[in-house]
Amino acid sequence: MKKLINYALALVALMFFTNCGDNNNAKNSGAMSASKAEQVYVAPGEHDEYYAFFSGGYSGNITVAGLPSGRMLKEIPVFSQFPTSGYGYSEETKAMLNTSFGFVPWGDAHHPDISQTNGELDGRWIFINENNTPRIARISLATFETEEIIELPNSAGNHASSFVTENTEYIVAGTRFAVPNPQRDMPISDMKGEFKGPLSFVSIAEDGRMNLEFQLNMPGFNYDLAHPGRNKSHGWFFFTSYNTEEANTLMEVNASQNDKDYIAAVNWQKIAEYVKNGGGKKVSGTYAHNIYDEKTHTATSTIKEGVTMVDPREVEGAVFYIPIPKSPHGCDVDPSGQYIVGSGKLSTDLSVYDFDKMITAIDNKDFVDNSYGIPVLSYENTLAGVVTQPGLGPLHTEFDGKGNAYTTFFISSEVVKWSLETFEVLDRQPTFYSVGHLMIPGGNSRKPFGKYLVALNKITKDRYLPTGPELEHSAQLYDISGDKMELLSDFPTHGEPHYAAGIRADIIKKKSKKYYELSENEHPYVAKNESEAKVTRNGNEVHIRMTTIRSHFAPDNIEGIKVGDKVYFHITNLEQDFDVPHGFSIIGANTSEILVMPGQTKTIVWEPKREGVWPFYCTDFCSALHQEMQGYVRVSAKNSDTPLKYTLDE
Ligand code: K7E
Ligand code: CUA
Repeated sequence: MKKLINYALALVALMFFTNCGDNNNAKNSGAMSASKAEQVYVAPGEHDEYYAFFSGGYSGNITVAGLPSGRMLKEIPVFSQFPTSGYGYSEETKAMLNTSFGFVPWGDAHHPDISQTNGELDGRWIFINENNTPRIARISLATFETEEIIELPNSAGNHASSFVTENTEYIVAGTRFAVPNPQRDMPISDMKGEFKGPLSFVSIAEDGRMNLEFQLNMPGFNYDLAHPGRNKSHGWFFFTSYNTEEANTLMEVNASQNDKDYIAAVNWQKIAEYVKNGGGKKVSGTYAHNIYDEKTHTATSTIKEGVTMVDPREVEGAVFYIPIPKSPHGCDVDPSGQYIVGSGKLSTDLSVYDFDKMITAIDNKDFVDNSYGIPVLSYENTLAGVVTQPGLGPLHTEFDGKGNAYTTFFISSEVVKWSLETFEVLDRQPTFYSVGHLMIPGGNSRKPFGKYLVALNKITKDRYLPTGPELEHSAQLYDISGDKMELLSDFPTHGEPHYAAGIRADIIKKKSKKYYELSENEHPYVAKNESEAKVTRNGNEVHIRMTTIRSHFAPDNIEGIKVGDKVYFHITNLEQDFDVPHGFSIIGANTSEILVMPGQTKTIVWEPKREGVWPFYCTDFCSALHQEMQGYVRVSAKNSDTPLKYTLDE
């Protein structure tokens, strides 16, 4: 009998191994894979059920995909120049990438988050943080254009961002790297106690306008991730921190010494009130605030000076530390606002904290310690429970709104579903491979949609055809509507999608802008019809107001331009129809093309260096006569007297 059991076990093990090595075939064959294919199949002409906004990581942008198909719909330029549309190259949009360090053409984007009303996704805007040059961007979900970018002074590595409170009152930004505050020349090894970890709180006005309200001058730990309280814990923000050791070198060893690091619990409402009543100190801090105006189709950048800095010890009952095992990464709050899940990267268990217990502990002044004057609550007395040994290397947790949580495990490459009631593991599914974040549409709100889960994997390896040494990261879609998660499909993403935000398509779809009203165009160089098209010279500066309509430019013949001129092509697209952009490019321009949407005006600068007759053309195949959409500029010698002349069909 025993032998038989052993034999059976060996057989099971063998089957397990063969399945693992052959994950593309054995399990997914036949009727089962056909039904999975149906679940992700969106028939030609049909629309996806969800939008998914993937952070581009080191691409600096956002990519938009549909779910369940995984089809990529668009790339939205945010922190990086984007020659496809001219973002960051056109005269109108260069200012979007201005910072206190000057023009920065690139960014590292991590966490998109969609605006909320009453804790539910409202589809007005999506926000995303930039890690390297600390910034937050706001993107309109009507136009899918970046409308505003605010820089965060006194900060370094804005990672714990850009998460919004449940009525989009505030957005936060952290400091992933403790730094001197204010910045100054000092020995690195003197870091301990000298560096700081300022947390920034940016308010959002009704029209979306961002304002840096205050910064909280926290001790110099590394603040990694954050989530706002919601429902009953609305008014609080929770930040994980690591490197409470305050090590400045060989961090992988030296920042992993302490048994526990901290979650910082911040009552932002209390601090906002304190600041409103004159609390905090004005300190220095230079930052850029860039705003894109949809009427003028132009961005402006304002350099601002000064910020209100709040010492957390000065606001009683507003800031606490909760101990959390081993270098935590994610910090997530469940839809009810009751539970705060901390993921200690090096811990084998998952600590879940109870908001009510936290409040009781605060009320009872049940403190076990203090860190730089900030009270430290007791681990045991704030703990709701522990998910024991769910996997290796927990990173992030999302929720389905049906009482379940889903946590990713980087080292053991899996998503684990567990119960918020019993803290018991209910299901686990492998990911391919090494999953970072996961995303359930609305999983970050009071009302998750709870149908799909997307795993955002860091390592791709053999999942797709090889494309040289660099592979796009892989996302995986799971159906989570049943008791067990079911892997439906793989699809590639772009850049490094650390995180994503998903929303039911119909919330956005109906509000999506089709074109810009020409009558509302207030660009200073607009030409609203062909008779307004003209060329004017002011010294060596030439401004060309040019229009486009299928299938010509007006004017399309220009003479009297000279070597050494600075020529501004202000192109207005006269079309008033959905999906008819025209592009513009000219030989010798040291910039990208511009892609001009219907009703919009965009500008590129051309500095002709050689005499001749130089063609320009439309870059977007706009009609059957797109190839005819072209023109010429005659360039004469610097001191020539060729008269300025511009025509269309003489
Ligand atoms: Cu990649 Cu949220 Cu920046 Cu985790 S972060 S994985
Ligand atoms: Cu306009 Cu092609």
